[in-house]
Amino acid sequence: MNVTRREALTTIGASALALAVSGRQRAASAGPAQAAAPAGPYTLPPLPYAFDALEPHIDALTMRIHHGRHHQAYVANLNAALAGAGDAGAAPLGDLLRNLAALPEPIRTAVRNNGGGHVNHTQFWTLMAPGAGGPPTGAIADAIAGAFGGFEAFKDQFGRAAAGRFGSGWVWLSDDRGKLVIHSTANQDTPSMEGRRAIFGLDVWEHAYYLKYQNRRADYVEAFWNLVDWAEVNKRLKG
Ligand code: MN3
Repeated sequence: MNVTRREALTTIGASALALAVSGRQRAASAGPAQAAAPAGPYTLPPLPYAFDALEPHIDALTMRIHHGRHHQAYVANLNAALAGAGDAGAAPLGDLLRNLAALPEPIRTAVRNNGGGHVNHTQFWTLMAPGAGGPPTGAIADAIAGAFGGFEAFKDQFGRAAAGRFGSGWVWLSDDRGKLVIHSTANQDTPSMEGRRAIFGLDVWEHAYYLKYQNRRADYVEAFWNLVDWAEVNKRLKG
């Protein structure tokens, strides 16, 4: 059965409304006896553009839910996991993710999933910009040509990595000890967990594209190339 975009939007709209209402009710009834979720140390960074700024390539409702609910949940769950960790959780998040084994076992998976989710989404929002996209410019153009034989070959390999990620995860361009590589990670794992430095990554979880593209992940990946801010990528390339 085909689910039309309108049906999907109606369904999501109804559940979003239900969540908003239940959120207000919770807030109204929250008394001093109820423990509030920790407000930090991590916070949701605001999007650097409007929810509809990436239309038509990524639709406004997807951006609103992806940023305001999915990313927000990673931040809240990360703070909750670290709340009882004391000094073990006080290091910079990048250090925690590179050395998960040093964390207490009961919070290790929560920090891996939610800390990874926070880092990955933060780089994703600022990687894209309205009116960006097109072929790479500057140093990254030369680096891509040298490592992959040109932008078309690069996009082809990146697209195959996206298609090959079964289930949820990310596709990355990373620096692997001085060599540029395309690879993918499962769930919210980060390149740093594999000893690589992320240059940029594309979210290929279904929540990133399902409302507009349904099962057509390849179309979403193709649309992504209309949004990549190569000036930002060049900053990251420099490290
Ligand atoms: Mn996501």
